[in-house]
Amino acid sequence: MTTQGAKAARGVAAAAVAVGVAQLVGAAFGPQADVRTAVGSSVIERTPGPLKEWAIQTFGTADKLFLTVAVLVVVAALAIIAGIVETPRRPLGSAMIVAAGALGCAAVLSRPGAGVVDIVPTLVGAACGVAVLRFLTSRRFTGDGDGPDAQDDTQDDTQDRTDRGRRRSLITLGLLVAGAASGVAGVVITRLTSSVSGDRNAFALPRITKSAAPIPADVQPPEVALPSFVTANDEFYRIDTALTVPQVSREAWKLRIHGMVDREVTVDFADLERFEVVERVVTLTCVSNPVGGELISNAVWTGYRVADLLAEAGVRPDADMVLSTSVDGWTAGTPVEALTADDALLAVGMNGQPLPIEHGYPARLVVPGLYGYVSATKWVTDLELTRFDRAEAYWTKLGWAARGPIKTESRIDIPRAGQDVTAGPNRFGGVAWAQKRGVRAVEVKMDDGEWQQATLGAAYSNDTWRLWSFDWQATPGFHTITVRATDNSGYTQTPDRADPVPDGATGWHSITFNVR
Ligand SMILES: Nc1nc2c(c(=O)[nH]1)N[C@H]1C(S)=C(S)[C@@H](COP(=O)(O)O)O[C@H]1N2
Ligand SMILES: [Mo]
Repeated sequence: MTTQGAKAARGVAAAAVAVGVAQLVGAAFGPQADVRTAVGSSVIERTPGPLKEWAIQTFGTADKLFLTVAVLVVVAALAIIAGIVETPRRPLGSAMIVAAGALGCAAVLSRPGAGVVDIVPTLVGAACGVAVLRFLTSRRFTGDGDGPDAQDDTQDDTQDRTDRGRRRSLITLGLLVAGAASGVAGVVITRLTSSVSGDRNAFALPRITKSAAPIPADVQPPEVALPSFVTANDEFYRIDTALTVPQVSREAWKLRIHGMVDREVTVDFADLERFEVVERVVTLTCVSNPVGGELISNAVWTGYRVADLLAEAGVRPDADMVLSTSVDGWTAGTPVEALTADDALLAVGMNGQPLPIEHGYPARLVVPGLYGYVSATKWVTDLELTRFDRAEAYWTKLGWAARGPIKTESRIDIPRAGQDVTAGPNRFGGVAWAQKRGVRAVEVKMDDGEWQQATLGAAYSNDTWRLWSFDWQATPGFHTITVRATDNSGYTQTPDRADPVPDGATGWHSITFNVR
């Protein structure tokens, strides 16, 4: 007799071999053949907008880890079922592996840049998975049978049977471990062979023709632990749908400009040399940033004016949208006038370094004043001039607004929620932003008191956030601090709470803390 547990283990071993072999064979084909990424991306694409929004808000930058864990749990559950339902006569579990393999192939084929050969690793993996499950379920292996020998037990037979049982468990476990190990090896080899970090390290940023104004020291309020005015590259928030970071070398990169243009243009990385190199300080913000959230950062960007590139193609007057596409198929729809303005960049540098790979190496868009989902395409390879009434970008299809100007907002960084504050003088602070308009004032309210003016760090430009501080004599007990910003158009942040969907959160940030 085989226990349910042993049957389940067969299924899990078969699944481990199927996935592991697919990963290992996939290493010879490249990232576009990676069935794990393809399935994950298809899951992301088919996840309803509100659920994605929930995942981003709940897990933030760990949303991809959450997806990986969720997919693993589903695969394991299906594998257990496959192991239990498989019998020598009725290969139902094998049929499940075949079906999963077919779905995997479909997922791979749906990825941009994948061809028919790229399903080979998935096919080989599924075939190995079926072979393992058939073998582990076979009478020859299990010894389960209706022959007279099985029943006919003498003393040694009992001993024999435990030995055989142990050997079977070891073989099942061995296959499981081998499957997992080949999977890990496949992932590591694929990463090493496709990584463009060498290409990035060898890239010396082009000489800047037009530098950004220097950043004065007094943008940073003294004696309060606020975020740095310029966010370090490794602290810059990251949001994208890419499960494995696209690896695009400078050699392979191309940007095609087409659609409603006078002449289609394709530039490669070397062609960029003929354009002026400009530097700009721009604060990026994610539309998914909840009130008080961390999905906002500021950097010094080096790159080329998108306007200069568009001018070579000649934008037709009836085009009102640029649909930009990344190498992994993600899209953003940006108003033409935002990209023909002087300040929109095709950025290649971030804080004096080549773009980090996860921030779009070798080139991305940076457009002041617009949320990232409608403007900041990383690994950008295609600009199509079109119209808002003809084309819809990735997040807009999922229920987000077609246009996404950044809203005036402010955040308290100090004190943190739940932080213990000591009685006496304290300096609090945070950030405020209203890209394109600029922050004119920040006000703070302690408990139910009057609004009071916060002290502002120097304004760098309307396209960058502004840091603020506020001095307060703390008295023991629980207190609440609330903040609101006013921009240079005269607009003061509304207290009305709005969700990030469809076009960005609103409301005042407030923090409750305890003074001892
Ligand atoms: N290729 C690609 N580019 C993308 C995205 C994406 O999912 N894929 N996400 C956008 C969103 S929603 C935001 S907020 C910004 C974030 O840029 P960052 O990760 O460099 O901070 O990138 C934008 N560019
Ligand atoms: Mo975003």
